Amino acid sequence: MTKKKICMHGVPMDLGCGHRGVDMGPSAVRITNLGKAIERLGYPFEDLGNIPVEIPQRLAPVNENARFLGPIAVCCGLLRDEVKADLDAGHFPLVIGGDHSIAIGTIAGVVSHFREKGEEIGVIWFDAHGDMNTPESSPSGNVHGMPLASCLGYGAKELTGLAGETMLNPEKVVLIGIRELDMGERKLIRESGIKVFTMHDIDRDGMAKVVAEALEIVTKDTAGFHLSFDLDGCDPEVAPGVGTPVPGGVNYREAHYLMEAVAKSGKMTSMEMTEVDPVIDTGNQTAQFTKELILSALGKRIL
Ligand SMILES: [Mn+2]
Repeated sequence: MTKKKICMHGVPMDLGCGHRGVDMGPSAVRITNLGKAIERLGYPFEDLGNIPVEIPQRLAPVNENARFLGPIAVCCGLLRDEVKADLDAGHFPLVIGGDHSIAIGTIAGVVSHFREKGEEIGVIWFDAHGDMNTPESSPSGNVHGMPLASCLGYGAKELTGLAGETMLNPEKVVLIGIRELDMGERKLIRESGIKVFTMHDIDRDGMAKVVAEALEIVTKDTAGFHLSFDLDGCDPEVAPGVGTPVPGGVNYREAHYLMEAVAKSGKMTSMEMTEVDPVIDTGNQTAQFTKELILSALGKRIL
């Protein structure tokens, strides 16, 4: 079987985050020679460069409940079009962030592609946080805490409307790695009906069981699933350079197991890796880890 071409897009976005640093994520990942490593797995690879993003110094944060909402929506719209074009051409989009608000653009692109064929997609959202805030519920006003809510139709219409109708069916969405939720997010998660695997569930059942259940949910009656991976879902010991570190995360092997199981499923449509922050990293360790995780998700095996 010929392997799909991997089309990589960097999104140096930090407008959704409270501070700078994750805008350098794409560069930090590129200098690990990710492209060459992907080619060694037998895939054609193309780096399509960066999606243009405004920098915060040039902008006034007009909306304190969802700071930089306008420019974030513009960037997500550009990313949506690129991702859809990749899929329309039969390629596999690989998006490197940037803060996690970019997922709204990536998912809008994936959904737009499959909707034209009358198909639905699932989503695996790996994260320490729920990313289920809305401008009304967010304590910080940072849009990178809102992308999953936006994809489920909650929040600012500039974001929820990026693929026309509501992007995702909550019955096909799973959260994995969760350990820090705001009050409003708890309520919205319960209302929305998405499936959540917290760190407590991973402690109790092990990553293997959690991933097996998750894959069943996101592949049932879908064209496949998108993987939206926030590096902060991993423990700061293995991924110290992330936008919002939280102790008690997934360890090195658990993270790789997740990626290996994703590869084995053969159902991943698209992938994004977000929140790599080289400014607070040690020796580019987190970008290196990101590269290794991508390779596992694309089928690199131990044996
Ligand atoms: Mn996130």
